[in-house]
Amino acid sequence: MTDFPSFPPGFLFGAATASYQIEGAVHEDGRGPSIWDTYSHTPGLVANGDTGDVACDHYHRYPQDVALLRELGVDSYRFSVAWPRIVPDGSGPVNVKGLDFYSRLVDELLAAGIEPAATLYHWDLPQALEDGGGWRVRETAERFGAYAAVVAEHLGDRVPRWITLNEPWCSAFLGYSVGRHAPGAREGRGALAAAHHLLVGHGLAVQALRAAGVREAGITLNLDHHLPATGSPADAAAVTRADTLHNLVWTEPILKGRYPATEEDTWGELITGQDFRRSGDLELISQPLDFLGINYYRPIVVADAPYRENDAARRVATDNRYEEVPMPGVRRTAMGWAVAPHTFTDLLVGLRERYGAALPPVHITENGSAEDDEAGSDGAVHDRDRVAYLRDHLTALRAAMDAGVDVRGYYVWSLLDNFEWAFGYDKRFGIVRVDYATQRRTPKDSYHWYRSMIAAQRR
Ligand code: GBH
Repeated sequence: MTDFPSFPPGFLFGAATASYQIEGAVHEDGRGPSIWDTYSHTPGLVANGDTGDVACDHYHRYPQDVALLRELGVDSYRFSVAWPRIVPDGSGPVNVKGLDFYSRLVDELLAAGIEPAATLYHWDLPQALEDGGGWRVRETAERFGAYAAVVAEHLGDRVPRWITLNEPWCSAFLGYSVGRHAPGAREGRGALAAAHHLLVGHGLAVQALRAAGVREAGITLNLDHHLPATGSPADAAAVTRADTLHNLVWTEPILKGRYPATEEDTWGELITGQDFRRSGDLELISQPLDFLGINYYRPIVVADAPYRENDAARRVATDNRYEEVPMPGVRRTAMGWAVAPHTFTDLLVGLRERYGAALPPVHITENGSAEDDEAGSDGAVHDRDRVAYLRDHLTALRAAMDAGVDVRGYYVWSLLDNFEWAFGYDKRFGIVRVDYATQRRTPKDSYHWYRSMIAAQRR
């Protein structure tokens, strides 16, 4: 094939996963319960009653999964550390057996010539901390800093790249406002407090990583690209509110050391007079980063709309006078997400224009698609839609780089089909198929395509 996009020498290719989505072994070696164990075991919250109890059994099968990565030819593998394996009750003693698992995984990766990239928090909060208030309270941020110090001390010399939080938007707003992620709360002020404490936790974790002398520290955000439904001023204002809720709430404090100027228009009285912000927080939150991780999947078209809840006292934090409308004329993935690769270019170029030199080098820490792929009669999985999605998004990424955005790496989501949160095992993002009944792994056509694409860079 000759139509592979071509990337500069040194550009990093990788694959990503997350602990609760693949590991299983939830009761093993002293792991404590997380909010996702509680959420997935609450009837009616996850599709088909699926849980992460077994998932891809990666906890036991990691050597085989590392072999798949080696065969794929990736430079780097992004995984996450399960906080409840390291500090099972959130604040008590450190569980050495939990650290040992990640130590074995890291050694296996290094032996295969693959650079580990570790995420400290991909949503599995120890349940004990949620019982004490979760991210609504500052103490959780302090516990996160202490946990980060332990992990960095043990693995910091072998893991060069560290991500403090994965998509804090999901933790704060899906977890405490929409209620579609653990812990399943629907709140106003609580979700805004959670967002702030996640930022504080990020700052404390960066300090811990610096103290341990790691090579690179950053954070991963799921930045969204919002388009107005029409050219009306009302829809333009709706885009600003959506941009504030999803993006500016993180990028302004982290990259500029300030809160979004548009926060009052976005949250009204919910944000005024809050008492969770302290002096010194913005300095902590805006410490320099070595990279910004961005997860990108799809564009979102928004239109102006009334509040869903008229009573301001009962309003949740994601009720911001706009609604999402379908993007016309494009293919949709199995998630129902619009496929419009040029919006990936636009997002990155827009970010560079907004932040200029304040934007650190970028790593795309997730990009991929869920498709209804079936195993063919030949045993192979011919996931042509996923191949097209990956090819077109890598091409769009290359275009952003040509336009001056400093992007250093790309991680496909995901190495394996896995537990897709509230969607359970229904939605498959893997470039390797997992047959959950047997735990058999079958590389899909997209795996072979990605492998050839990586190999083509090195010729
Ligand atoms: C990423 O989230 C995650 O980091 C990763 O763990 C996940 O598997 C991957 O993308 C694919 O989704 O309909 O209310 O339940 C991307 C952002 C947030 C998108 C949750 C799907 C579902 C919201 N995701 N969202 S809801």
